[in-house]
Amino acid sequence: MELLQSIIAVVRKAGEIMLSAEHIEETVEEKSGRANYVTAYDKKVQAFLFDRLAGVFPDAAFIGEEKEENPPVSEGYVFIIDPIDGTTNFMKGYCASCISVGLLKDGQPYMGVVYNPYLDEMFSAEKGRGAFRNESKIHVSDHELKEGIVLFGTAPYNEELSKRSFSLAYEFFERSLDVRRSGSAAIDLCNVACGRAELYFELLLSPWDYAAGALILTEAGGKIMTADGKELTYEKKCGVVAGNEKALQVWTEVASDIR
Ligand code: 2AM
Ligand code: CA
Repeated sequence: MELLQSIIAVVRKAGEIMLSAEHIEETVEEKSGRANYVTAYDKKVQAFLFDRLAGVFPDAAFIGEEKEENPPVSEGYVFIIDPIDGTTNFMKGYCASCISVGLLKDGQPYMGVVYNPYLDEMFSAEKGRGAFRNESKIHVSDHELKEGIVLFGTAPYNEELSKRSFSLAYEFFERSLDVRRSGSAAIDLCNVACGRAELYFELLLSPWDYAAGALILTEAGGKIMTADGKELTYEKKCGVVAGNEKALQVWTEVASDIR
């Protein structure tokens, strides 16, 4: 089986762990900072992915949100994994979380898989080969922002960034049809990639939140950059903005004060 299809098969299987989870709140542990949790299932899904993906691609190194020490991303093949993106939703049974598996080659996105098991939606992309939702090819919309939906994250773990996020959300609410806040960066990026929304921003994310979604988005014809307009990095946390070209143009005009 082709590598991307093998990764998809592993991720689909890992989705069963999320769907069969019970008494999740009893397994919650707090990590450092506000609204930063891990459940026994985050660890279980990560262990399953590490084990099975090492089987399909033994040459790759692993980076994971729930791993203690992570290797550098700049050389060779590196899986960069968020076992459950949208952990707060997962804890609450809100049914808007996903598994995010990116594969970097020499520091750049090579493959990306994002799976929302609640909707059985499998987003995938391989560099230069387009992006898919299940078996269908996807593309960003070409709507103007004023006819579009804006997705955003609120950076609840950082007081100053949350305040800025909410004021920006109001700015973009006035310039669009409406705003939405899902709680999963990876799902948001995929929703922009398949044309359900026009813009997404969050002022601080970790590389495992966006590594897979970034490739899906760009292979779907979208653009992604750091919130201050630079090339995205996979080595450290950064603010992220993504959208179709028209929406990103508005971001550059409106949010120029954070550049
Ligand atoms: P998580 O659910 O895997 O923790 C929600 O605003 C988005 O921010 C989610 O994708 C969430 O990922 C991510 N997130 C949560 N805590 C974070 C932190 N301390 N730093 C960066 N991103 C975080
Ligand atoms: Ca996570």
